[in-house]
Amino acid sequence: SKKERTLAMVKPDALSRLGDILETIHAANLIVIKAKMTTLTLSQASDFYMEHQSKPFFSNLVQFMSSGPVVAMELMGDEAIGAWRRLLGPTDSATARQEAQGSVRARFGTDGTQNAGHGSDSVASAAREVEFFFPSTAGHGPSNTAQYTECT
Ligand code: YYY
Ligand code: MG
Repeated sequence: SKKERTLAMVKPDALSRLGDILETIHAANLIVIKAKMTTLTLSQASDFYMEHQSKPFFSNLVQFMSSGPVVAMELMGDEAIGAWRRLLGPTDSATARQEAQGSVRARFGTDGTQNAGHGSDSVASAAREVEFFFPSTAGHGPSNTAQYTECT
């Protein structure tokens, strides 16, 4: 099967369950390549979710997403994009509790907005979302060996 990378995020409502979520990731044979804890501004949350800007829930969503720290992770593994979304479960936490017992959203989500985690939904969105949290701009970031040279 195909090795993929994806962007996983622990949302503000589930930050206290980060350890449980890491155990789930580990048990599924997904590897954490990069991780970052940050608190998104309203503007950053709006950029991240810009595909949903015309939706009625957009304002609530971006307010929630900027309400406290999140942990963003780049995961790698066999079919990581679909694997992580299956581990998350359905978008609505109540649906997840009915239809996907044991999923991250069933265990740690609250409702249809406060749903514990995010996962990229395609190769293209994974690329965009990994770049959003872990920019690869030349001259910056650990992917550039020049930075290690500068630090010696
Ligand atoms: O990819 P996924 O997170 O499962 O759902 P999306 O349809 O992409 O929606 C993104 C995000 O928006 C969702 O995780 C919660 C929020 N949301 C909402 O607040 N109310 C809805 N009716 C649908 C989605
Ligand atoms: Mg989505």
